[in-house]
Amino acid sequence: MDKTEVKRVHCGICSPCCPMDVYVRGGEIVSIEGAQGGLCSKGASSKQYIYNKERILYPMKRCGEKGSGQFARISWEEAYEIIAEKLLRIKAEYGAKSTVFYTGYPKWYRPALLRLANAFGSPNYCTESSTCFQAANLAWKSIYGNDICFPDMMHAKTVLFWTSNLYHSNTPMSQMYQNLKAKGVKIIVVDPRKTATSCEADVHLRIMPGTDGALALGLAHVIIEENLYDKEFVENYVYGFEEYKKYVEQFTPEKVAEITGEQPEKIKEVARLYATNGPAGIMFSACTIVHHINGVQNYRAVQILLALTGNYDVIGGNPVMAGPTVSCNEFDQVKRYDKEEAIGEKDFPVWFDLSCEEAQCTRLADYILQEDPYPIKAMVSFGFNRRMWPEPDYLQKAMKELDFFVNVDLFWSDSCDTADLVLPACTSFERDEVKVLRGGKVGLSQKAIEPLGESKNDIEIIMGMLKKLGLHDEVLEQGYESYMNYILEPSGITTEELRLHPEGLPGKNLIFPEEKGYLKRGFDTPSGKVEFFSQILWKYHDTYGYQGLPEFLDFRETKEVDREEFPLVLNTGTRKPHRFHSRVYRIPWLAGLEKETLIEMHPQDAARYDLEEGEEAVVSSPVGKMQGTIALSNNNYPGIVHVYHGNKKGEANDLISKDYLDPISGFPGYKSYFCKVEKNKGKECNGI
Ligand SMILES: Nc1nc2c(c(=O)[nH]1)N[C@H]1C(S)=C(S)[C@@H](COP(=O)(O)OP(=O)(O)OC[C@H]3O[C@@H](n4cnc5c(=O)[nH]c(N)nc54)[C@H](O)[C@@H]3O)O[C@H]1N2
Ligand SMILES: Nc1nc2c(c(=O)[nH]1)N[C@H]1C(S)=C(S)[C@@H](COP(=O)(O)OP(=O)(O)OC[C@H]3O[C@@H](n4cnc5c(=O)[nH]c(N)nc54)[C@H](O)[C@@H]3O)O[C@H]1N2
Ligand code: SF4
Ligand SMILES: [Mo]
Repeated sequence: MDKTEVKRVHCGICSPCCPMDVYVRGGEIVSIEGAQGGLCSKGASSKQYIYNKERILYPMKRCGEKGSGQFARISWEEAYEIIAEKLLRIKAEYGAKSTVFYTGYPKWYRPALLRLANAFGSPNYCTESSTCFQAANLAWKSIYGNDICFPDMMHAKTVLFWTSNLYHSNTPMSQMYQNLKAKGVKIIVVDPRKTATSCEADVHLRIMPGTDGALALGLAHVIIEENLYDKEFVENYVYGFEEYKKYVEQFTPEKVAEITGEQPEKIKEVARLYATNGPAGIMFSACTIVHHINGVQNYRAVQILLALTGNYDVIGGNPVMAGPTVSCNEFDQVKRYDKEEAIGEKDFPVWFDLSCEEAQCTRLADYILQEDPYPIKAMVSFGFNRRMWPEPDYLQKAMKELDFFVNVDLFWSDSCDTADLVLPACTSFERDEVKVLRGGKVGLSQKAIEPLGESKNDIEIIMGMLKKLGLHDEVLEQGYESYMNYILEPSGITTEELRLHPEGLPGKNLIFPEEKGYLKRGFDTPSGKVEFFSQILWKYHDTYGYQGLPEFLDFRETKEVDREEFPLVLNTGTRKPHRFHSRVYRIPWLAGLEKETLIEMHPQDAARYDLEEGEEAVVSSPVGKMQGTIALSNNNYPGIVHVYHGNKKGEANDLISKDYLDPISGFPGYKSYFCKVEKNKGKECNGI
């Protein structure tokens, strides 16, 4: 009988990268346990993720029509040869920028892919962050100049969870939430729905999605009117306070109550609590406030509250990041090649001014189909899934137009069908990988089993492409082991040491920023101050209509959509513990937890449209339809319909218009579009 070995692996399904003890016998994983507490349902299902029948095991080359799904197995050598031949020909004919380098949610190989794009000479490195986090970061940078600061909850007296239902979207952090409660920290939650997080809060502000900006301006109104703001900070470090003060005058609690649907008294209570019971931190979501057509300005309004109340860069408030906290290889600080115009640059100039280290690709399908700003002919993608984007069929149509498209993925999705080549990546269980852990520790995720089939780790695939293309990158050329050591360099630890301590070691020479660092370094904004009135946005006032102040625009006033026909607000993608975008529908245990595509509504709305719990129905929007099963709960906000995305049986993104975008960030209005719901009489719905 083979000996059982235990390996320390970090889960690769989502960003907490939870450590796991993986029991391996005879080259197979026999069981998986959480190494620091329990695992969420997805992590606990890891064996079904790894040994899934939809795993891609060999390099595959298309042999039928594009989209036909007919592929034949080839060797890695042949795959690299095809890539080199096609990409070099396209580069010679249309220039390097005609090739787009793209990655979906996985973060761990991103700097290596950016290195490949740079070596190739394309400015078009882009990621799924064209719909996630970057808009929040952009809003933040337009005010404070540096990267977004998360709350220091350990030392806070009040924490404002502006969305973020940790129990569902960041399970490991929910323990920390319990600790806050136990310590008596005051908790405020802003969320349209009742959630596990909001139910335990001291105050829950239930607002109409997309009205966060109005709420934040209303809080500011009370804070200024009642003289609860930090005058010293405002006088010395804020640019545009007078204009801002004048603007918020109109956001009385009564007016804000009308816009948001919350009570004026509760708005006042929260303003007083947040401003006076400090230090107070705000926990932001990477996406919820910015998945709206006024997302950046709404987010700016929220983020300004920190400076207004003296909670910026202080212990217990939102201090400038105390060392690395993200568990990806963020020590490789490679910068994007930006000597040429990237896609998205004409449409969303502030994205680029604020040095977002990637191109903005939400309108990729338009850029391909309209050859605007220039022909896009090839795409090298790692984890491309069209279902994450508005109108995914339109995107699929554009992908068919490419001269060459290679997709590297773990699983065969219907986005692979339009590729010319599909290459097999391996999971985190099948590779060694260095990890930057919380609190400045570094660790090693150990390879537990050999890669299944002929799958390889993404960085080795990138290295293989680089070599065959005859390109130069001094870091990648050294091979994977050296690359891991390169990433580790700032920590002063080597892979050799980590192999002896896979659970992690503290970085030796990491420098942590000090509180109130702005006293020494100032603010990296045009005025050198915290900009309540953004000069960068105002620069584009005449050409793009951007406002310098965090102006609130109500999406419900849109003229583009007939509200009589589509009276309900469509909110998509609220995280569920057993879903992860498009990925885990294929896991039997998780699929069993929610067998139908749910159309979640408030019972009042269902009654109005004569719909019943468990009934089959069709949701329609101005651009599409989808079918599902009605699920009623008082936890939903009246007037809102919620559907999850990434599901080929009933795709929420079929309903979202590709043109319904925030004009500053380019983020789709995933969380406030319009729809109606009807009985599914004929079961005639599209694509099902
Ligand atoms: N299980 C699981 N976890 C995930 C993911 C996943 O797919 N599955 N995805 C990961 C990713 S990519 C991201 S970006 C994060 C997102 O993380 P979060 O944004 O924290 O996601 P949610 O838990 O959905 O929390 C959002 C809450 O916002 C509320 N909400 C919806 N619209 C609005 C609005 O307009 N305003 C306000 N104030 N609240 C609103 C919803 O009711 C919900 O309770 O989650 C990450 N974690
Ligand atoms: N309607 C609606 N749409 C949304 C959202 C919403 O709330 N509502 N949320 C948006 C947000 S915040 C995000 S972050 C995006 C997420 O969008 P995506 O990143 O596209 O989503 P995923 O399904 O997580 O992953 C994409 C692909 O990566 C593959 N993959 C996973 N691990 C690896 C790996 O290690 N290597 C390789 N090569 N491939 C891998 C998966 O199999 C999958 O096919 O969706 C956005 N879309
Ligand atoms: S929260 Fe769950 S899926 Fe995410 S890393 Fe942890 S165990 Fe994996
Ligand atoms: Mo995201």
